[in-house]
Amino acid sequence: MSDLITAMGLLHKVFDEHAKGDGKLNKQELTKLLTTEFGLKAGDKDTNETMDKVFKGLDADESGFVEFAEYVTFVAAMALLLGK
Ligand SMILES: [Ca+2]
Repeated sequence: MSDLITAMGLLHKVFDEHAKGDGKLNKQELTKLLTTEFGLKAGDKDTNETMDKVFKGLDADESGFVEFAEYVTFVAAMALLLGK
């Protein structure tokens, strides 16, 4: 399997683990994903405010959930930021 196919599979795997079967992330699940995968610290006031902003920013269709397409957009943006 190519590296890219493997990466796409992992992208799905991480999302599905945090979405817990319903195919979308609520704010709590997104917070868990970001703290687990990006090492952000949960619980302090700054993090909570940041999470509110991140969640609103990602929930492009304002469904109240971050669906896979919205999550992929975020991961792509992070990949660009982290670069090389
Ligand atoms: Ca959404």
